[in-house]
Order: sequence, then structure tokens, then C-alpha cells
Amino acid sequence: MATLKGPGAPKSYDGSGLRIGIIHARWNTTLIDALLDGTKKALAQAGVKEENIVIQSVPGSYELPYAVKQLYSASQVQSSSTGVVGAAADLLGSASDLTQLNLTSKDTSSKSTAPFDALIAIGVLIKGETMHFEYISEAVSHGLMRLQLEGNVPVIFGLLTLLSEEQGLHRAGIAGAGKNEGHNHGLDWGNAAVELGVKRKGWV
Ligand code: DLZ
Repeated sequence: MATLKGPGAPKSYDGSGLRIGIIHARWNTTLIDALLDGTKKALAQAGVKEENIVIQSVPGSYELPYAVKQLYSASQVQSSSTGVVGAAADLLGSASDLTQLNLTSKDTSSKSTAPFDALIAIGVLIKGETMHFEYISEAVSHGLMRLQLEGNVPVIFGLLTLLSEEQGLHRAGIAGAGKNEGHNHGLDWGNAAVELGVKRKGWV
């Protein structure tokens, strides 16, 4: 039976001009690896270039908000320092001057140094016998929401909060004997990042 759940049929957005940052936790690695693969697959299908995807890992989900913040800030700094090289090029004018200074005014590759258009935070929390799960899931959810509102950049919520490992296998699309049952939520996260990254460039 068709399910009512989910984001609906994916509309296709052109992600070829986007730069995307992914931070993933390493706890529950089997699930994380499958979710990361799903995320990267969706980004590739939307045309996001591999060289414009930066992936960083942290030990656990609790570290996600801090790491997302640092990665985004680093991309902003990188972007403004690349801008300085561009300004130097304008001032100096000639390509040979730039070569002597070991500066390049134009990067001919398609690798972007722009700030990220969207970030994706991926983690898997599995409920145990203590309150640990509740504290971390709440702190991380609030932290990520704050970051996207205060940082004015989409932060996709790729945090699975699971009651069992079995649930996780289904949500990573690797349940069952053939390890292909369920739905890989990483696909939705990749699609969400592209949609928000594109819309962010112009809402009206
Ligand atoms: C400590 C811990 C536990 C018990 N469970 C998880 C989990 O299910 N998923 C996860 O991503 N991280 C877990 N962690 C680690 C914390 O997120 C964090 O890395 C440590 O408390 C250090 O700050």
C-alpha cells in the first residue's frame, strides 16, 4: 500500500551551482555510512559536483551543532580571502605580477570557494536505558535550528532518533536479508539541501 508519509514526489532542482557541507557523526557507523551514501547519491543526481561537497566527521551527534557552525564559518572566511586575491588581481592588473606573487586571480576548475549554500548534519541516536538520548536529541535539534536561523543558511536535519537498531536499518534502507528494505532517509536530506540551496538564491 502506498504510504502517506514523506516529502512527496521529488521535484528536480539543478544543484550544479551549489556548494554543500556535510557533517556526520561516527556513532552507529553502519547506519551512518548508508545514510551518507544516500545523501551523496541524491546530491549527485541533482548535479552537485563532487568537488563542491565537503564532508567532515565528528565523534557523536552531540558535536554536530558546533561542527556545523565551524564548517560554515570556515567557508565564509575562505570565500572572503579568495575575494582578497581577486582584489589584488584588479590592483596589480597583469597576470605575470600575480604569478610572481604566487596568486591566481581566476581558478579555472569548477571547484567553488563560496560559502556553503546548505549544510547537512547527519547523526544516529539510539535510545538506551538512561535519559542520555532525550538530552542529546533535544540539545542537537535546538542547536541546529538556531544555527540555520541565526546563520541564515539552511541546515538540513539528518538526525535519526531511534527506539531500536531495527528502526535504524529501515530508515537507512538496509533492513532485511537482502539489506535493501526500508527507505534511505539520506536521499531526502540530499534533496532537501538542494531545494533549499537553490531557493535560498531567490525566493520570489
Ligand atoms: C555517548 C553517546 C551515546 C551513549 N550514544 C550515542 C548515540 O547513540 N549516537 C551518537 O551520535 N552519539 C552517542 N554518544 C556520543 C555523544 O553524542 C558525544 O559524542 C559524547 O557525549 C561526547 O560529547
